[in-house]
Amino acid sequence: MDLITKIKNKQRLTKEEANSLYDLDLYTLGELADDIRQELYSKKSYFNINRHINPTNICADICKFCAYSASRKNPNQYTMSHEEILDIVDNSVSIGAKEVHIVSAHNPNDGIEWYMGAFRKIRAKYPHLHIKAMTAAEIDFLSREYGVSYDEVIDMMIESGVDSMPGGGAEIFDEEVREYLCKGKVTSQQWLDIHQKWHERGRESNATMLFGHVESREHRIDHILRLRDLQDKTNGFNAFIPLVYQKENNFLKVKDFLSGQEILKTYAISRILLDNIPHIKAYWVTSSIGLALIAQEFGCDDLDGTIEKESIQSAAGAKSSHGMQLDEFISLIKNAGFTPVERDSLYNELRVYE
Ligand code: V47
Repeated sequence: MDLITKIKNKQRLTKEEANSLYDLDLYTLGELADDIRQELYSKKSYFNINRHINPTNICADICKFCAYSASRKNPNQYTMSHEEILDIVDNSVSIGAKEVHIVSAHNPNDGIEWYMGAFRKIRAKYPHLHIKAMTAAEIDFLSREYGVSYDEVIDMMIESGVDSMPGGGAEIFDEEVREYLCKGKVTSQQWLDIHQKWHERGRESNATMLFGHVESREHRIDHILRLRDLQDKTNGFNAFIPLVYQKENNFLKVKDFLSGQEILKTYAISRILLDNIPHIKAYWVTSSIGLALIAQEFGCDDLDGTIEKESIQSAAGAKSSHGMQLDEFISLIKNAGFTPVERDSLYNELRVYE
């Protein structure tokens, strides 16, 4: 049976078949991915009203692609106090945020309590606010730095009020590329093990993939299939988020930004291969909003959210430092021919903008 028939019949592709997907032209891939997306969600496109908070940029690890952490390219170190974090949360809740997405660098100066205490204070003040926090890379860092197990860190997160885990720190799973990009950080298997442990506690998380730097197409396919394998076991991933590499102000020498075609192909292939992860997110911060809107026709059903402020990718050149206005976001999605649906962090529908 040929590849296209197999996809249309909803049969799983082998790794070898998956590796030949990039040989299909963009429109064929788009049509196949769009059929899957339309069957699941019709013309609905999900977003949430959220606020990204990055409480410190002091980092014990060195990732070549990172422009956010303090380094000789970015000498402005900062660490927020709990009061500063709470002030941001107060302000975001007052303008409608339903989720805070809290991701920090790996700061060796302030102890586990600095991380957990912030979550506890937010939880005490806002019992219903969704706290999405702590990448598997942060959990691994705390475990290494303070000699506590992954299970212990995860249990502390749950006791402190964390609801779900973001998908950061996955980068690219291929061990050789990973060693070159971010030697010493959480390994691929550890990243997967941490998410497995989180899922085994009945909790949900996301998964990312950083692409468009030094990896090959085969590395992307390998990454996606490792996620598919874990999801078969745990069913805890909500969304897969391919993050387009931003090339400014970091230590990785990549001259060219990926073409729009290659980005759209990667979104479409993700939708086709990940038959067990419900949502594919076109994170507008890294793809640009223009391409994210087109990605809705290439398998993506989620555009993340209004974000309000973003520090990680904007440090590397993305045009996202001030987030997006809600009314603008809604009209952009509508003008592209889709129905904006405000969701909560676990994809329950809150409001449909017909
Ligand atoms: O893991 C760092 C990436 C990630 C660059 O779970 C870069 O809903 C592009 O994980 N170019 C953190 N990307 C952000 C993240 C995320 C974002 C949105 C939603 C969710 C979610 C998770 O940012 C890191 C890293 O892969 N990153 N540097 C860069 N130069």
